[in-house]
Amino acid sequence: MTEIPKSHPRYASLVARERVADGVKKGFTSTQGLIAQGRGEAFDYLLGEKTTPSAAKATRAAAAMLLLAERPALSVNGNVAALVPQEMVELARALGAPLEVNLFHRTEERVGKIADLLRSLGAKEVLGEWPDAAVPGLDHARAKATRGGIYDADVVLIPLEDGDRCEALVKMGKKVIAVDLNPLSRTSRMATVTIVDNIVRAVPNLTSAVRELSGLSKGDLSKILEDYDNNRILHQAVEEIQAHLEEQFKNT
Ligand code: PTJ
Repeated sequence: MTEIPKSHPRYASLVARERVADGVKKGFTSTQGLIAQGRGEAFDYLLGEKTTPSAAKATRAAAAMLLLAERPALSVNGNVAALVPQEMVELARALGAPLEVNLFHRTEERVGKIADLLRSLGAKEVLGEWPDAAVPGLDHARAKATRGGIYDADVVLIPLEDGDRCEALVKMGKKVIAVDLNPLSRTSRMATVTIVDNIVRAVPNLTSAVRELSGLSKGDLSKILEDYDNNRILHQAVEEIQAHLEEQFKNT
């Protein structure tokens, strides 16, 4: 990987770019993943490359939803494997939930490499190599699902997802938590809870929130969700982008 000096003003963004490029070289990430990362970077730039108040609120709601779940499952694709593999293993451990590899540009070789990577980082349960069910209404590889994992889950975390599967999972009656830097994407609009934040910040924040809220009663966790409105959160994210841009102009 290219050496990035810590003093560089765009250090975090450049490191993430290197990780995705490295993921492609190692065979975890699709070449299309590079384009997805570029799109994410652009939105992150507009957000000010920080966790906004709306993202923090959505993260807390997501943690409550995952803690209330009877069968949570966490989806992992090529970009997630490149950017936050250890962090996903830690989140899975905090929840006692399985990780399931699910790829849009599916090859069995890439699924196997990602599953091996997660296991090498300490993951207890990694699914996705032998799918035995299909999400109804999808005619691409993303339909592949595993019983005991995403197929049977009541709450699914889907970082960097396409809108079709998000919608299909919601149609199955599942609660879906998305992580997507684009507040306007179909995934963001279809999900039950959308964390508009970079996955490199969102996943560690989510694990901290899960640990912090894990002592709460079911009633208190439900209260966190009672007044949660995803549409309002997405509006707030757009307002935060606008405010950040106004701020930038003021400073020039
Ligand atoms: O590994 P595969 O084959 O499953 O493919 C994964 C990608 C991500 C290539 C595939 O799902 C894809 O093409 O996704 P899209 O449709 O480009 O959507 C990705 C969404 O994630 C976009 O809305 C991006 O803005 C957003 N995004 C990109 N990078 C990040 C991000 N959101 C959070 N954190 C990021 N680092």
